[in-house]
Amino acid sequence: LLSECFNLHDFEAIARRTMKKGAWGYYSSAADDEITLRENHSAYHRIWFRPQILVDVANIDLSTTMLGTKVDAPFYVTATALGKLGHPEGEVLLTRAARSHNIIQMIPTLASCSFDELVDARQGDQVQWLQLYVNKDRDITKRIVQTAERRGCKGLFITVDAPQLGRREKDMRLKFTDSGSNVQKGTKTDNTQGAARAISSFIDPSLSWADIPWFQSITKMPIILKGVQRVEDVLRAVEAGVQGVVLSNHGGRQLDFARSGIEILAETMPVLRQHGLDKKIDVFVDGGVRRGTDIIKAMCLGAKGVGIGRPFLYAMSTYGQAGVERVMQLLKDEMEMNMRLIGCAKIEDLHPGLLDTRGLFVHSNSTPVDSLSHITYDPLVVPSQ
Ligand code: HOC
Repeated sequence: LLSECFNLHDFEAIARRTMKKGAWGYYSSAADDEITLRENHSAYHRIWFRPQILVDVANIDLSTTMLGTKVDAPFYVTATALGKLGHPEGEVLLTRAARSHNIIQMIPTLASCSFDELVDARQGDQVQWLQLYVNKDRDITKRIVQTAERRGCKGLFITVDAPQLGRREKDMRLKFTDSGSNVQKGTKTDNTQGAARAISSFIDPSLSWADIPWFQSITKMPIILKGVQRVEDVLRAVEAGVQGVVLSNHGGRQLDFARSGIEILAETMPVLRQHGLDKKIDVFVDGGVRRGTDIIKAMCLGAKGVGIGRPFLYAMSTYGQAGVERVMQLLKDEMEMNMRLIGCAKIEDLHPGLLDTRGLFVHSNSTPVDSLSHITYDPLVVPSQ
């Protein structure tokens, strides 16, 4: 039963047992030995809290502002491709769930639903961003960006960590065939090498810093580089005049042995502060977030928001929109309780002093005990779909 899913790991365990194997293979796979996939999550285990006491925590306020939008919690639905692999209705369910929790959805270039469907599903003053894979044909890219702006998207997140597809062996082995996706028209697909390869051949590997002014000339949306992995590039992004970066390694799906977003965040924010640049650029982070405490840690370190991908896909694939909403609620509940326990009533009051990060930069190859490839919850509850 949905009400018996007590945390995000439960959804993953059920998804693994019940999803079609090609879909599970595509969503869950990561590059090479999946070391970065696991590190994304375990890095959070190397950060501890230093709670402060005797603070009035009767009322906890999780609301915050991301790129000018007031949201009810500091996490957003990040872009993930091929939603219809998991559920016949696809990403539109994420749009509706995001609405009900007043959080932002990032629309993926490679969504199964069409861009129009996802924008049309928006309600009231709901806010969406666009995630962009840059097409070799820049006219197509320009059209996508300008359509997004015209249709009300409030941020352009350009993916910069994928000049070539990472090698996801689970996905390749399961030889998924790409039916029902909304891949860019006119693109030839190769369905024999897994889902990711089938849909990615249009992406331009020549994308470089020199292209940023062109993007700035074709849109007024804030531009955010998604997939930044070192502080030097954050500084370069400030210089280039973009509004933000997402510290991300693409959920471990691209370069194996890329460091976790949370570690890069801990490296980045002190340097930005030291140079007085922390107000000049908004820093987001994603990858491996499974607990409210993970989100709190990222916000303490100075993130403006935290992206979550796979957990929403697993919840959508097993329980549809209700599952996604439950995941969002669980995260909010975990955040509220743990904010109280560390002695902080508001997101803006979170600060690095609430954390002990001494162990963060000390890497070990231990596997997280709670989840990912090592879940042993028994007996498993079979979802009623
Ligand atoms: C080189 C292109 O984000 C995934 C999706 C699609 C990847 C395209 C990468 O599977 O991670």
